[in-house]
Amino acid sequence: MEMDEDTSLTKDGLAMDVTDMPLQPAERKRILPFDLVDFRRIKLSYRCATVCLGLLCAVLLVGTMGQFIYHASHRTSDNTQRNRLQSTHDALTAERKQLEVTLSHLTKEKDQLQQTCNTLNMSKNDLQTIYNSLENYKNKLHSEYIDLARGCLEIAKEYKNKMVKTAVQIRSMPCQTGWRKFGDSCYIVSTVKTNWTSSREACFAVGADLVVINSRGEQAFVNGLLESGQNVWIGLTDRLKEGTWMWVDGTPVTTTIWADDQPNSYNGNQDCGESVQRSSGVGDWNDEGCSAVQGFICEQ
Ligand SMILES: [Ca+2]
Ligand SMILES: [Ca+2]
Ligand SMILES: [Ca+2]
Repeated sequence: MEMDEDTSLTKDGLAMDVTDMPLQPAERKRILPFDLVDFRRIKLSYRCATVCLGLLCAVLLVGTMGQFIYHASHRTSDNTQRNRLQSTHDALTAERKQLEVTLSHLTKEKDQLQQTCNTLNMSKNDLQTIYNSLENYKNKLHSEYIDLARGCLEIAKEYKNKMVKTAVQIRSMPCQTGWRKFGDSCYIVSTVKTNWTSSREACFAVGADLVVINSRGEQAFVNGLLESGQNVWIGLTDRLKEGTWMWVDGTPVTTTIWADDQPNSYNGNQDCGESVQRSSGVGDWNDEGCSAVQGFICEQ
């Protein structure tokens, strides 16, 4: 058994404090070379120092733990803040990348728009050039039109003069043998009888057509060529449109000399015109069936 300095073994082997041993003063003085009172004072001081040291250790332990908790809590807070800042940084980085992508797209669109604008400007310039060319061509055509119009007027004036001269010459020319003259035309009454269509073909054969009566004077002349009560085909028909009478030269009927109650389209089949000789007056017209066989008058 380990023992303190101020302990000693008894006879039965038990340890005991030497200061508590029942010793005689001389014996005690031989065993304990120093004063017992000083020894106890030193022992008490030693214990006080031990207690103080323990308290100091406890204070240090508490302080250390406090600092650990403080730093731990601050470290946790720092980590949280760092994580928050990291998240914010990551979000800002992602947003920056997105903005860079958007900027790239906008830059491409801007380049494309610029290219389109350049193309349109080129097209506009080309169109302006074409427009200027067309404007010049239009002015040139207008000038040529004015010159042509003046030329046409001159030609028309010359043509009219020639026509008048020709008409005078024709009017002064005599008709062929057997033909009768009235105004600028020559007339002949057929000696044969046939239907309206064949009558017209017969006139064609001699360079004429069925007579076209344009005035009462001409009608009176025709009436004077006929025998008493004779009826002859003239160039009048409503074959193209029932009720609308036209001359064979395509002119409308402006002077009408229809007999009373004519044209009556008797039996719904009278589409050709004839002139009936009257002893008084200028004669008159009647609508007749085109297949009727009778004489005719040609005019050239
Ligand atoms: Ca005539
Ligand atoms: Ca008719
Ligand atoms: Ca009739």
